[in-house]
Amino acid sequence: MRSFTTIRPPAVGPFRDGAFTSSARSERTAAILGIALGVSFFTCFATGLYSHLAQHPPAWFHLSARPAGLYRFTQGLHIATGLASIPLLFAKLWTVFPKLFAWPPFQGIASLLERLSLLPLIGGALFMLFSGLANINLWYPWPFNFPIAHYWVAWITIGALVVHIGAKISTTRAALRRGGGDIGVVGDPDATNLTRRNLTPANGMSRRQLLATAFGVSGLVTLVTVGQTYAPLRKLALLAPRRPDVGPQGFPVNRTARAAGVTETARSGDYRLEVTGRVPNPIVLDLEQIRAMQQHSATLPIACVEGWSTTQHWEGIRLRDLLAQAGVTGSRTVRVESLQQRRSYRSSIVDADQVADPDTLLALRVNGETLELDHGYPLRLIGPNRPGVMQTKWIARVVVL
Ligand SMILES: Nc1nc2c(c(=O)[nH]1)N[C@H]1C(S)=C(S)[C@@H](COP(=O)(O)O)O[C@H]1N2
Ligand SMILES: [Mo]
Repeated sequence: MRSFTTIRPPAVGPFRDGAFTSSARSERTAAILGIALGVSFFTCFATGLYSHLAQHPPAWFHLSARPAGLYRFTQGLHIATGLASIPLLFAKLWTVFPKLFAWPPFQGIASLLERLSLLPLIGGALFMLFSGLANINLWYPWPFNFPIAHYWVAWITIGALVVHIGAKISTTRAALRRGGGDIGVVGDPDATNLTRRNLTPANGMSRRQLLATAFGVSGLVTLVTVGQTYAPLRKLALLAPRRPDVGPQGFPVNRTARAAGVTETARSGDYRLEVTGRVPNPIVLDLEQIRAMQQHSATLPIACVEGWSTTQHWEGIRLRDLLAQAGVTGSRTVRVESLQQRRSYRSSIVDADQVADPDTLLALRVNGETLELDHGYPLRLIGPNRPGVMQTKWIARVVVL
């Protein structure tokens, strides 16, 4: 290893002395961007984990029905932090890019491992942000299953981030205290000791401008997208894939009745709602019988995993009333099933305390109108604090577990 470090860097290409000349690159800039990215990545990870647990609950996890808007908040934050991270990540990568060509490439095993950990960190971070961005735009240019890949790469990325923070924490502290050195002079692997001899401050951006641009663009991205979930800013949601106030009956549709293949069955006079499973007296109700039951209303959001959300006023029957009619007593978990025959979102689980919640409805109406076909006519589930994918539309069966 020692002899290796005495080899001189190549005279041409990015490894040569003075290959990078911008004075905007500094250890301090890298540290500030790193801290901002650390905060946004951990927030994004925690909220993403909550979303994953809510949709695929392991035995120890329970999705509470209250607060009713919790998932709306966490998922809004998940998408917002992910989007805000994109400009910050590019600014950070640009800032530290010359380090990739530091000479010698590594000094000893510890530095080799630290450098290798950048591969899952940078690759993972780019994958997470790109796949997330594509997903909220309903663009799937890949052969793999998005939720599974996005979930597992998240663990790899966050693990690599923990290693990275461990390796860099003292450099970061020092850079924030003393201002830190420049990044860009090649020839000295210890970036904090670099001299400014090859840098050209008069040329291009200053450090202050670099940070202002990175945080400015990040803030702007947030401003023009967060209106997809934060209603007061909805008019500004120019770059958001969905406007929460645009669609039939004044809000978006995720999967249409046509795409779900239920246009015939949902409108059919043969429509029936079945309550089956572990029930004392299974029942089958037609639409008239459902309409004749005691009606209740609730103001609840649909909070899509894709980051948009919208609050509406729903009316219909309480799920717990329906179970009582089938003779069910005590708290029970149920599975609601759609008329939809294919794909994953055709059913969802409703935990016992969600079933017991007075706001968990099988809705017939929204904002005083009969539900439109695309919003789940004749009957849809709507309950407090449920991810949008679990607000199942076109309900045909309630199975008591
Ligand atoms: N049967 C069924 N229900 C479904 C879906 C679906 O694909 N099939 N999509 C879900 C998703 S992802 C969301 S965000 C909400 C959206 O409800 P909306 O289309 O009425 O706005 O419906 C949910 N209910
Ligand atoms: Mo959704």
